[in-house]
Amino acid sequence: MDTLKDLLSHKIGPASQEIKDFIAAKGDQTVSEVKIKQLYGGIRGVTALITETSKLDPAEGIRFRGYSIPELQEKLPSHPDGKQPLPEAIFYLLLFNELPTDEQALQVSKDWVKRSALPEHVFKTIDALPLHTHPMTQFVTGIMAMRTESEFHKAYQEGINKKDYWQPTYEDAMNLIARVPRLAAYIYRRTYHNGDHIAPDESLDWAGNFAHMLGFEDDGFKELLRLYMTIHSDHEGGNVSAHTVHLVGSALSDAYQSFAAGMNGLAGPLHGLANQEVVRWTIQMREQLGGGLPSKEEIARYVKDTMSQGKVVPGFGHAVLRKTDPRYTAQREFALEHMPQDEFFQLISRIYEVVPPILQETGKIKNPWPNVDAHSGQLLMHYGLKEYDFFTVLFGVARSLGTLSSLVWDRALGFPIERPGSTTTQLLKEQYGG
Ligand code: HAX
Repeated sequence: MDTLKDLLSHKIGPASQEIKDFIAAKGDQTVSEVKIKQLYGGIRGVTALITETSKLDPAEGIRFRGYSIPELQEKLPSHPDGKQPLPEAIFYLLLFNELPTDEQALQVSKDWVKRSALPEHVFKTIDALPLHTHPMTQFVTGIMAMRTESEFHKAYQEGINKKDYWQPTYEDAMNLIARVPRLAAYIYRRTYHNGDHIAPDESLDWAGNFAHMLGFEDDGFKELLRLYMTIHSDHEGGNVSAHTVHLVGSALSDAYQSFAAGMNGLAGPLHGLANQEVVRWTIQMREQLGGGLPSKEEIARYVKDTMSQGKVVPGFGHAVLRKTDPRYTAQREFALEHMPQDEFFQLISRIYEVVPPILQETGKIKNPWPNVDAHSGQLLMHYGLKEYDFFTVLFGVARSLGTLSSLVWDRALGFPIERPGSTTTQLLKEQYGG
C-alpha cells in the first residue's frame, strides 16, 4: 500500500470506533426539529447530514477541518514562488484531518502526476459533442466517459467485502482529482482555441499545470488558481453539489457517477453557474449603460430593474451565510493586492456597495451580502480568461477536492444509503389540521 493510502487506513479504525462510541452514548439526543414551513422551504436550517471535511457557520463562514480561510493562508504550504495555499495541501487537510508539511503536499502532487493520464476514448467522446455544447455538459460527459476506469466498479463486480469499499473509492477519488484538470483544459482549448491543445508539464504543481494546459503561463494567474481551487474546494455537506455527490454515492454508485451527478447540480444558476451569470449580468449592465464605469445611481436602477423582471441578482444571497462570504473577501483581497486599478474590479467593488442595501430594503431576502461567485469571474477576466461560460468548470475542478474526500470517508465509515422520509400536504393537514 502506498504511504498516503496507508496513512488513511490507520485513521479509519479509530475514527470509526469514535463514532460508534458516540452513537452508543448520545444516539438518542435530538439535533434538529423540522417545522412544516421548513419542509416546504428546502429543509433550510435543519441539520440532517454528517460531513466531516468542513463546516459553514452563518455568521463566520466556512471552516475547513476547523480552519478559516485566513488561517489556511497562513498555515498551509504554498508554492515556492507564491504565498497562496497549494490545493494539494487543502486536499491533504480535508482527507487526513492534519495540516501537511511541504513534503507531504509535494507527495500528493507527485501522486496525482502519476495518475493523471486520461484514456484516449475520453477525448474522442468530448470531440463527438458539438462545439456549442455548454462546457459543464462537456465536463460531465467527460467524467462519465472516464468511468470505464472505475476501480470500485471492478472490485464490486469481483465481490469486494464491504469493509474494504473505501480502498477502491480512494483510488477512484485520487484518479479523478488527478485527471479533471486535463479534462477541463481539453474542453477549454477545444471550445475556445480551435482545439490547439497544450500537453501537461509534469514538473508543475496541480494548479500550475492546470493553468499551463489552459494556456496561461503568468505566475499571477497560477497563484490565483491555487487560491481559487482552495477556497472553492468544499462548503460543508448540504449545498447541492456536495449533497448530491454524497446522496448518489450512498447507493454505492462509484465516484465517477457520484461526482458527475454533483456537477450537474453545480451547473444550476442558483449554485455554481452563478459565477458565469455574474459576469454575463455585469457585462450586459455595462453595455446597456453605455460602457465604462457606471455611477452608483445607474447601477442601483439596473439592479432594481433586474428584480422587477422577476430575476435574481446573481452573486448575492446565500441559503446559510448571513454576512459577506469570506471566500468573496479572500478574492477581494487578492484583487486589491494584484490589480487595484482594474476597471472591472472597480465595477465589482461598486456593485458590492450598491446591491446589499437594495436587497435589504425588500425585507424578504435573508442575506443581502455577496457570495463567492460575485468576485471569481473578475479575477479570471483580469488574466485574460474571459470565456465566462467556462467558469463553472473551474469551480467543478475545485469541488472534486472536497466532495471526493468526503466520499472516501462515507465509504470508510460505512454510511448507509440515504433515504429520508417524505409526506404529502393532505397527510400533514390530516395530522395537524388547517
Ligand atoms: N436577488 C433577488 N432575489 C433574491 C436574491 C437575489 N440575489 N436572493 C434571494 N432572493 C429572493 C429569493 O428568490 C426569495 O424570493 P421569493 O420569496 O419570491 O421566492 C427570497 O429572496 C428569499 O430568499 P432567501 O431565503 O433569502 O434565499 P434562499 O435561501 O431561498 O436562496 C440563493 C439562496 C443563493 C439561491 C439566493 O440568494 C439566490 O438566488 N441568489 C442569486 C444566485 C446566486 O448567487 N447563487 C449562488 C449562491 C452561492 C453558491 O451556491 N455558489 O455556488
